[in-house]
Amino acid sequence: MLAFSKYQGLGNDFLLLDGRNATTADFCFDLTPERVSFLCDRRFGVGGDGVILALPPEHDGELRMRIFNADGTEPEMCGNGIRCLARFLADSDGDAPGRRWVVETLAGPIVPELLADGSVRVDMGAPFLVPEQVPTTLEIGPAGLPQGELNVAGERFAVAAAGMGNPHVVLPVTAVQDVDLERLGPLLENHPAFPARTNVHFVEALSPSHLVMRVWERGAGPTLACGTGACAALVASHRLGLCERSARVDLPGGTLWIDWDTSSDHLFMSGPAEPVFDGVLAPELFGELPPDATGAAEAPEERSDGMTPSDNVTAVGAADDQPAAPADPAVNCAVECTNGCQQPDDCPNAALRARVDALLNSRSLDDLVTLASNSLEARTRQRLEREGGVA
Ligand code: ZDR
Repeated sequence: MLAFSKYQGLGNDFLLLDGRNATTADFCFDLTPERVSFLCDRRFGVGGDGVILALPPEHDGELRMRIFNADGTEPEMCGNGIRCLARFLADSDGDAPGRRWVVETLAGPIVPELLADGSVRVDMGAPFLVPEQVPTTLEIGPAGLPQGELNVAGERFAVAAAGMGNPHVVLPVTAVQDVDLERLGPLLENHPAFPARTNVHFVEALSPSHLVMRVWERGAGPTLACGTGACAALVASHRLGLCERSARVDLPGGTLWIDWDTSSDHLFMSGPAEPVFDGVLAPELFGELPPDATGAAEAPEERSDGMTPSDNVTAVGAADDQPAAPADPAVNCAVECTNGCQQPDDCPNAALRARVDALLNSRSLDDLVTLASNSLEARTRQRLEREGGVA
């Protein structure tokens, strides 16, 4: 079964999957581009702008983030996504404000920090302003970043480019609401000046400390917000003399606060990230059900472990809210065996699995739904307590 949590930051929404206990470096929940697109589909799937995996670190970080766009492609970074990841980790682990995580991404280490109001401030690192690093064929212009005029369907647009690990093109405009985003977005996303395609941002400076922008995301289309894009918009607008190094950036989904620190050259982004719901995907949607997954249909009296169903209800602990933790299992079945037991003849967690099977045998579907909502309630309570709300 694939358990996920859905979070959103300013309406940029993601499915979060916790694979931090995985033991293989390439573990990815068997996701394929097709499965990601299916999950992100708002009618046939769950719905989201992307899927984010929390994975074990490969270097000096605490964990590694992988993100997939709704079209199944894998970008280097995602600003709204990493705020959602931080909230997800804090909600899952009961972390208090002030908690920071060094998260490994394809754009290098990124450091989100949980703030007292539940929002997240992220050290997004320094922008990439060298054309090859964006990547773009535009050349460095008078403002000290890749600049130029692009021909798009017969019209010419003055643009600037910046990288935040992922590519961004910024188009300063005088009236952002008048832009035909649906027409220009895909043309710019796929413009030959951006060999890895690009995220597209139309930006209007309302004042030197206030930008308003609209976003066409690479691989996702028009979205309500873009964290890396807001950073790129501030960098380009500042270099073009349109704003200060710190500004409020209004996006269709709400406001981000961006600060380009002079001494470190790093961008700091602050904004909200909110839980929406936890869910479990119907198993048949991720391929064939493995034989183990049908174990619940086994008659209790045929079991060989000598445990009765009522023993197991108490042993698993769900009935009295005191889950019995497995004794340091060599294999984390919940993560590695989602598509079937990896060692059916010699499962190190056989006893635990037998107890879970027996629990499933002994409880009605209604009971199991109640157990699941109790666990969701415990997670929510932890979050509310941290935020000083209802205990
Ligand atoms: C724009 C984005 N959602 C963010 O908040 O930074 C990032 C998602 C990745 C983007 N679609 C890309 O670079 O392909």
